[in-house]
Amino acid sequence: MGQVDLSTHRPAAAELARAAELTAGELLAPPAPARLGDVVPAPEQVRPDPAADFTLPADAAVRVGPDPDARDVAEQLAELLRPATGYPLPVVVEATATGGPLVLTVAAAAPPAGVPRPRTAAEDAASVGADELGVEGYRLEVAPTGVRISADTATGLFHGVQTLRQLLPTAVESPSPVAARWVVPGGVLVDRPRFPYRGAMLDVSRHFFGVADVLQVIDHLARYKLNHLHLHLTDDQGWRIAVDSWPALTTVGGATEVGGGPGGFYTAADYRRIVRYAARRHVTVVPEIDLPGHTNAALTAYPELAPDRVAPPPYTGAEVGFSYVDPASERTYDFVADVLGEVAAVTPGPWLHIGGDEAFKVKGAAYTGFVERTQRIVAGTGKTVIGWHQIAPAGHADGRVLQWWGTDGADPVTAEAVRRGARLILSPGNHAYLDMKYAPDTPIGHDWAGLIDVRRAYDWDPGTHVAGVPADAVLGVEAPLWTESVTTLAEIEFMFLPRLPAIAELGWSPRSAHDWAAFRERLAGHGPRWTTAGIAFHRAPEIPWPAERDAAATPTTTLPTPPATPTPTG
Ligand code: TNX
Repeated sequence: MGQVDLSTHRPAAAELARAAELTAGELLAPPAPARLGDVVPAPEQVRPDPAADFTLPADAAVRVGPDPDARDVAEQLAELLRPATGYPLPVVVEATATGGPLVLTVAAAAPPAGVPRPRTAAEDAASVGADELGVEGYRLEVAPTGVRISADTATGLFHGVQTLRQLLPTAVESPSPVAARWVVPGGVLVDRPRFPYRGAMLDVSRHFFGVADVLQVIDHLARYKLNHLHLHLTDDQGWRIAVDSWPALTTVGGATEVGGGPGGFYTAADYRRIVRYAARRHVTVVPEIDLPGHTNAALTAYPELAPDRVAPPPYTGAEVGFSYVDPASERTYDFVADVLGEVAAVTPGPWLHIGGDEAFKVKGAAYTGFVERTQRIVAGTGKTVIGWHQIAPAGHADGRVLQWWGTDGADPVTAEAVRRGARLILSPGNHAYLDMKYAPDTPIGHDWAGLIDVRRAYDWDPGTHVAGVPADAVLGVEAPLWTESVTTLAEIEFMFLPRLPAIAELGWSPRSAHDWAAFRERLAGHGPRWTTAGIAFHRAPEIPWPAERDAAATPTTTLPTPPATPTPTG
C-alpha cells in the first residue's frame, strides 16, 4: 500500500477500515488456504471438498438445540469467535436445529441430504457411522452454506469446536478484532479418540501456581482434546489443597516451595473453581495426594505422622525419597481417610491418585500393606484409585489404574499387575516427561530420563509400549510436568509446547494416522496461533515454523515472555 499523508488527508472511517482490512489480508492471509486435515491431533477420517469452502458472515448466529450442555458449548464457540471477528454471534436455541452458518446438534441426527459421507478405501475399513461416535466423537461438515457439528454428547461437540477453531485462519486467536475473511475449508470430517484417558500433569507442589495459571493450562489441554488434568497437589516442598480436618497441612505445610519462595495453596473455593472451569471444557481433574513418601510438608505440620514423631524442617530442595508417613501408626490411616475423604467430596471426577512413588524408606510388606489399605480407603470414597506404577506389587483393587513412568518397556512387575486386572496410563519418562530438557542447552528442566525433543515425544506407540501389556489394558496417556525448575506460566508453556500436542496426538489419533513428517507440518502452523494468542512456546528446530517477522531474533533456547493475556473467567 502507498503511504498516506495524514496531515493533509483525513480518510473517512470506511476508508480506514478498508485499509485495515487490506493490511490484515496481507499480513494474516495464510500462504495457502488451510486444509481440512490440518488438525492436531490428526482426525480419524477426513474427506476434503475444495468446492465447499465456507466463509463466516458477519451476521452469523450459532444455532443449537435445547440441551443445556450443548447450549454451553455453543456459547463457548461464540465466545471463541467474538474477540477476533468482532461479530456479535448470538446463540440461538431452537427445538430442532435447522440450517444456518453455524449449527451444533447432539444425538445421532442423520446428516443433511447432499453432504457426502466419507468413503475412501482406507476410511471404509474403519468407517464411523453417525451412531458410533461414542462419548467423545463428533462429525464436522463444512458446506458453502454453513458448518454443522454433530455428536452424541456435548463433549463430542466441544471437541468438534476445537477442530473448527484450528480450521479457521490463525487470526482467530487474536484477542482483539482483526479484519480477515473467516474461511473454513470444505468437506466432512469424522473423528473420535483412540484412548479414553488423555491427560497432562502439573506439579503445583515443587512450585506453586495460582488459580489463573491453572485455568490457562486447562485451556491448553482443551485445545488438543486432552480430557484429564492431573494435579500433583502434595509433595515434600508443599501441601497445596486445604483440608478442613487437618488445617495446618496448608497453613504450615503450604508456606514454601523449591528455592524458598512463599508457596501457597488452594482453598476449597479455589479448587472448586478449577474443577468447574475444567468441567466446562470437558476436562476431568485428577487430584493426587502423594503417599506414603513425598510427605515432608505434611510432617512439618503434623509431626505425629512422622516415624519419630519429630517435625522435620521445611524442605526447599529438589531431592526425593527421604520422607514418609508412619505406615505402622493408626493415626496415619485416620489422616489418610480424612484427607482422601475431603478431596473426594470436592472432586466430581471418578479418580483419586494416591502417588506411591519413590517411598524408598517404606519397604516390602510395610509398603504393600500401606498401599492396599489406602486403596480400600479410596474405594470407600466411591472413587477409583490411580497410583504411580510402584504400587504394582500391592494386591489388586477393583478398577485400579497404574501410571507407568518407566524408561524401559520391559517391566514384568507392571505386566503382572495388569494380568491381575490393572489398567495403565502411560507416561514413559523418556518420551512423555515434559520436565525433561529438549536439548542440552534448554535453560530449565531435567535430563535423568534423557533429552526429549518433539520427535522423541511423538515417536512411540502407547498400544505396544510395555511388553506384555495389550492395547486394551491401556487407558491412555499422560504428559507430566514436574516443576522443580519451572516457576512461571511462561515456563510451563515453554515446556508444554510444542510437545504436549505430540502426546495428545498419540492419545487421540488412530495409529494409522501416525506419521512424523505429516505431524511436524501440521504442528508448524500452531506456532503463529500461539504467538497470536500470547502463548509462550519453544521454537523447536525440528518443526518447519512459518517465517514470522521476529523469528530470526528469537533464539530457540530463550524463554519468551508472552504479552499479558486476559485472566480467564468462568
Ligand atoms: C521422579 S516420576 C518423580 C518426581 C520428580 C521427577 C523429576 C515420579 C513419579 N516421581 O518426584 O519430580 O522424577 O523428573
